[in-house]
Amino acid sequence: MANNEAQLHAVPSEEEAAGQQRFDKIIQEDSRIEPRDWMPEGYRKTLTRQVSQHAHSEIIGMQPEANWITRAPSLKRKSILIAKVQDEAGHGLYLYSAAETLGTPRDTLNDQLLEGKAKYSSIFNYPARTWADMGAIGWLVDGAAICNQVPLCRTSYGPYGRAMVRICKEESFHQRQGWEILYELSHGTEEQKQMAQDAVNRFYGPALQMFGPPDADSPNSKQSMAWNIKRFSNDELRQRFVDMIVPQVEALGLTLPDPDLKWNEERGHYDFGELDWDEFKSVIRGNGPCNAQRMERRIEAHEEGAWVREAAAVYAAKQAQKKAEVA
Ligand code: FAQ
Repeated sequence: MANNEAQLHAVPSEEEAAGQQRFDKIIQEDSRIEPRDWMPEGYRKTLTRQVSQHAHSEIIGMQPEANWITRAPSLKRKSILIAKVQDEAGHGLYLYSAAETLGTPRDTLNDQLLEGKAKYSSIFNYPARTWADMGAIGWLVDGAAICNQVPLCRTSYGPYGRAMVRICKEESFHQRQGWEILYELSHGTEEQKQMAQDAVNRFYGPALQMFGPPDADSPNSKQSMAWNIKRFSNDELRQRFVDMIVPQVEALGLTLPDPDLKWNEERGHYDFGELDWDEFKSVIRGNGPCNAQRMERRIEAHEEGAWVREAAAVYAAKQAQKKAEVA
């Protein structure tokens, strides 16, 4: 692969200039870059970073909810939750496939995660303490994911954009199942309503942080927007999400834990309070409540799956041998 990568990247300079020109034209026309097209190294690198981090988030993101599969309150809830967690695994697979088209093999991407060199979304380092957390994750976390990811369906890199279309459709279902859990709890007993409120209180701030640091502290945004990878800035999407969830929380009969939240007539948006960015940085550095547990579980699952990878490799070798014999 190293050779292939070197071949892929070693473009003669005349070709490189023509490639750059073609790339610029495609971006300017708001069209799509495909895997075989020439692309600047920085574009390849930042996309590999973003798409692989996104894939890792989907895979690690299975853990908080998987924790509740055996404790779901009914058979119906259990099957819905199993389906949702399986969907997240599927999203991880589409995204690793999209990332691979940029030239880095999946094993390498996976090693980066297991060795703690790659990031995944901060939100998945928080514990899922009660059944109501399944509702808050669906409504707030998947809701934030949709808000962030719908514009990514129009991202400039073809394989990423196409993967996002299907992912967003499934995320919409996820958000509705979270909403429904919260709605039932908030219209149940006083204790159930309290449980729903407590879950919303704990997930609100971390869900808003999923959009990334404020624009002024976001080193990648400017270039990613110039390349049409990102269509909106972190703060724009965060604002869009807040504007969306305020009427929804009212319909749930719950509240958002922010005393500064109020409609701003002049701006035509809700104002909201400053988020705890020190906590965000600390979680990203590995010091969130569940970082160690999440990585431990991922490494364990990877090791437990070794026999599957070995069997698949032996099967592939046998198939290749058969094909060669026939040829
Ligand atoms: N957590 O310069 P920016 C899901 C990092 S949804 C951790 O603003 P960028 C669905 C960032 O990587 C969750 N790290 O970066 C689901 C960068 O670090 P680097 C996943 C964060 O890329 C639901 C540094 O901070 N969604 O999984 C976070 O322009 C339920 C500076 O930041 C996506 O990945 C964070 N929250 O913008 C699954 C969406 N925010 O690499 C299961 C696609 C920032 O320079 C259950 N990604 N960082 O060392 C994106 O849209 C972008 O990458 C952003 C960050 C918006 C996340």
